[in-house]
Parts: sequence; structure tokens; C-alpha cells
Amino acid sequence: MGDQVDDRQSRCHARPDVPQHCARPFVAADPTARRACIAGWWLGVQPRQKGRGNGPAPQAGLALARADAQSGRVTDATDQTVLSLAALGWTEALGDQLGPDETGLDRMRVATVHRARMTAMSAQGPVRLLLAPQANTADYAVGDWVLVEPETHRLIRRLDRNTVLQRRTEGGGAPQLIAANVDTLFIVTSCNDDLNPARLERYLALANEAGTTPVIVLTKADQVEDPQPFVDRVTGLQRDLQVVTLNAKAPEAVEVLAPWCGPGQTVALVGSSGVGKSSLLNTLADKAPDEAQATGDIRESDAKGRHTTTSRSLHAIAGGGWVIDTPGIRTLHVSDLSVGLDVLFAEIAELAPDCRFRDCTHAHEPGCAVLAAVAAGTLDQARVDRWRKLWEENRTNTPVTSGPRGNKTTLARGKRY
Ligand SMILES: Nc1nc2c(ncn2[C@@H]2O[C@H](COP(=O)(O)OP(=O)(O)OP(=O)(O)O)[C@@H](O)[C@H]2O)c(=O)[nH]1
Ligand SMILES: [Mg+2]
Ligand SMILES: [Zn+2]
Repeated sequence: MGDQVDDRQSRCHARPDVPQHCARPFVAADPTARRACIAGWWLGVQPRQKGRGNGPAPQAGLALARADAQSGRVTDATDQTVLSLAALGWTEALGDQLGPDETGLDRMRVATVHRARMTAMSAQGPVRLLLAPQANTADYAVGDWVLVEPETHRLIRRLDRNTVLQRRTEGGGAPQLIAANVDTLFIVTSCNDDLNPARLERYLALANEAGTTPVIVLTKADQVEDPQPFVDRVTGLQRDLQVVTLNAKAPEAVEVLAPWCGPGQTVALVGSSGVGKSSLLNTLADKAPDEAQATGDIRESDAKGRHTTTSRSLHAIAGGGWVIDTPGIRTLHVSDLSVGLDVLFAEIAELAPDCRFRDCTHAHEPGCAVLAAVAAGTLDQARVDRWRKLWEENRTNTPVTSGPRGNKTTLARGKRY
């Protein structure tokens, strides 16, 4: 034992059994930092060959033991923790959802969703899920927890979500799922002419409604002499709003965002095209050039991007935690909001109970506490105008169903999704 030298530190973390496999070292101290190696292997799982179809990923080369139902730890043949489920974001509340006959199933997080196929991140690395013929992939969001049959990778069922980000697109239909089980929403915008506070308010409403913590991330701070004027334009959009500035392409961005990242945490990047979401993801995930998310130039005339990213995907953050990249949204319409607007416009929501009429629109009604505050100079009229615009848009876009006594109600909202 004593004369055996552990040289794994200098070996590829994905194939520590193969000397000089590639240049990415083994990271024993921080299992969450593991990711596909330069050669494309993931903890013993062979990369898929280009052009050979997308069959289920081959079983891990190591004889992988099953997840221990109680601790959520996953071990490999040598009884080493490969990647704990807690590092993937697993929580006790999720464990409560498991039936007695489900403890033998693998727990994975949906990593990509396409029309006819889905991949998931397991404790042993990425796998392609086997879908039932009638499965509708639109019912799944990146970040979802799913139960999967260990040998076949057959998708058995999705667990209830802690949070879900969703939006209705033009033309109606069911809401489109953006991401699930997200702790923090990074609302990305740049220090340039494209910055639009009214647009950011829509993202804030989305984050509030989902129950995620919003953070405004101002990218391209390296392209302006002083980013402070841009910070000033967004700080007052919501009470206690956190705003950070960074260069999405510089390694220092990792430190700036560290308070919201870390083992078990999931963040998502949203915002217009060209603001630097994918650039930031590549920095957070410390992607090698051959595995990086594609990024694209913006037009010089109006600083708008060209919709480079076209699908949502989940990636491991180098220092622990998970980050979801999303395509740029052209127009974010608001709908299905209940608390989302009240959190965004808390100063208005707090005054509303003092209005004489319960359904006061704060436009012309006598005894309106909001109008009184505007007249007294303690509330900004522009905020009230923006609140009304979103409130009316939300009312128009949110389908109503009949309540038990035939009264109109908005869609029922439970704690679970
Ligand atoms: N100088 C500088 N350039 C940046 C920064 N962030 C992004 N860029 C550049 O801006 C362009 C757009 O970046 P992307 O990361 O592709 O933007 P995106 O938000 O992912 O865009 P979509 O995928 O189209 O939604 C690229 O040319 C990036 O190199 C930054 O902080 N500083
Ligand atoms: Mg992108
Ligand atoms: Zn009122």
C-alpha cells in the first residue's frame, strides 16, 4: 500500500484509469467540478460518435452501483462517490416524493429537451433518455428531476417542481417551459443602448412568479468607461434588487456570481439575444473551446444579437452547481401572474388595501391610496403607469376558467407544478 503512488492528480478526471488520457486533471476534492474531459469522456462514459445516431449512451465503463436511496450518494465499483445527488441539486423534499417501489430508480436532471429526444444528467454523467411512444417532450423542462430505469434509461416519471419558469408565446396554446428547479434567475443585459428597463421588468415578473431570486447581470462592463449609469437605471426596478456588472468573457465573472452558485444550486440565464448569456455560461462552466456553447456577434447598428443559441441546456458550473443557457427571447409577454407583479411593484401592492374599492385600478377612483401617494409625491407616476400596462397585459393574456359558482377565476395555482 505504502509504496503505491497516487498519481491521479495528474490524470484525466474522466478516465483516471488511463495514464495520459488527456490534459484535464482528476479533481478528487470537488466532485461537482467534474465534467467531460478534453477527449469528450465523462467519468468513464464513452463519447457518442458523430453521425452514428443518438442511441442510449453506453453504460459507464465502471461497474456503477445504484444510488443509495437514503443518503442520495452514488458510488462506483471502488466505493468512491462519483457525484452526489445533492451536488446535482437533489433535496429532501424531492426524496419525499418517492414511492416505496421507486427507490431503485435512478434520479436524473433533464439536460436538453428536443422535439423527439431528451438527455439527462445523471450522477455518472449525461445519458440519453428512452421515451415512451406517447411521451410529449414539451411537458418537460430543462432542470426537471426525473426517475429513470437504471438499465434501459427509460423515463418513468417527472417529480414535482420546486420552481418553474414559463411563458406564453404569441398564438396562445399551453405555456412554454423555460426551465425548472431554478434557484436564481440571472437576467442578463448589457451596458449598451439595448438596455431597456421596461423589458427587464417583464423578466422580473417572470422570476418573481416562479419563486426564483432575480439578479440583474450587466455584461460588457469592459466596453464602457463607467458602468455605474447603467446600474443606476436598473437598481430601482424592484425593492432589494441585486445588480452586478461584469465582463462575461473574463474569468473574474465567476467570482462576481459566486454568491448564487455552488454545489446544489441551479441558475438560469435569460435575456435578449446578444447580451452574452452563452459567453457567461462558457466562463462559469470553464468550457474548453471544443465543448463551448456557440456565441455570435451582435449588429453594430443597434447592438442586437442574431439568436445564436436555439435550445435550452443544463451545464455543470466549474466550482459546483448548474447553469441553464436559453435562447434569446424576442418579446416577453406577461401572463399567468399573481404574485409576480405584486413583488415587482411592492410599493403599489402595499397601498392597494387602503383604496376604497377592492378592485381599484388606481386610475380615477375616489379614495384611491395610490393616486393619493402620487399626488403627495411619495410614489412615482411612471411606476404606476408601467404597473397598469403590465397588469392589463397580464389580464388579457391569462385564460380564465369558471369557478365553482360560475364566477371567473384565473387558472388554479397550487404549490406544486
Ligand atoms: N467585450 C465583451 N463582449 C461580450 C461580453 N458578453 C458577450 N460578449 C460578446 O457579445 C456577443 C454575443 O454573445 P453571446 O454569448 O453569443 O450572446 P447570447 O446572449 O448567448 O445570444 P443568443 O444566443 O443569440 O441569445 C459575442 O460576440 C460575445 O463575444 C462581455 O461581457 N464583454
Ligand atoms: Mg447564446
Ligand atoms: Zn387605488
